[in-house]
Amino acid sequence: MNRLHALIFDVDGTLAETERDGHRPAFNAAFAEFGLAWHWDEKRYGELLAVTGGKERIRHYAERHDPACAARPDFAAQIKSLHAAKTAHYLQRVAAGQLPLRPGVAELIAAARSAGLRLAIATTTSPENVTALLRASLGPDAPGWFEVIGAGDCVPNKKPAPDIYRWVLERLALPAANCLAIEDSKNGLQAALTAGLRCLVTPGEYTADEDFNGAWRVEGDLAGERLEGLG
Ligand code: XBP
Ligand code: MG
Repeated sequence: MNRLHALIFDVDGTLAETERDGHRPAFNAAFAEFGLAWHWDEKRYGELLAVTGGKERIRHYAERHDPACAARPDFAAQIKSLHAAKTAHYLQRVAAGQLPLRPGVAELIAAARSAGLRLAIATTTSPENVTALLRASLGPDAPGWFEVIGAGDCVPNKKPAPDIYRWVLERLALPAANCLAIEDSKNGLQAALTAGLRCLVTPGEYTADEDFNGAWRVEGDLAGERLEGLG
């Protein structure tokens, strides 16, 4: 097996369960702020997670459930403002410490740092959400521990497209064979596999029933994960 040089972490669902009680209420708060009669309950949000990216998710929903709104000439601009408001609500929740890391995440990151492994992030969420979560959960210096943070709109196509992983690999200047991706979802797994990466999947509350065919390993969480076991 090729030597492991870097771990590339997904964020939402992998580092922390951010979706149900983080992103979802933040979307709903933004909808209310903009006077929209939209509300994403837990079940509907689970379905909407098939569409990665907050702006893409808003567009997908509006086109199906509020076509008059989606047809407005300023709809693209409205999505942008709505999403900026959503991000502000999400950041408040993160700063309030409402989104703890999943079991084993902090320990694995600490072990990887001590062993001299390189760390990176590959996520569809917005960059400010990533740094806020890392700071709130691991301390003010934590964003600096990650050599490359690939997030949000830095690539044109979000997961399950492989673009974000390719972007990160290029900046790490490492072949995929020397890296391990850590994901929670089928969309994330697909992105990692298409980029040629091995992928450890830790399914979460919204992804437990997904098909992880092709995963290198599937584990309930990262608690007890040892670097030696990662190759
Ligand atoms: C995560 C997402 C994100 C968040 C919302 O997918 O789909 O879009 O739900 O974040 P993954 P933004 O874990 O596969 O990267 O609103 O900032 O886009
Ligand atoms: Mg995820």
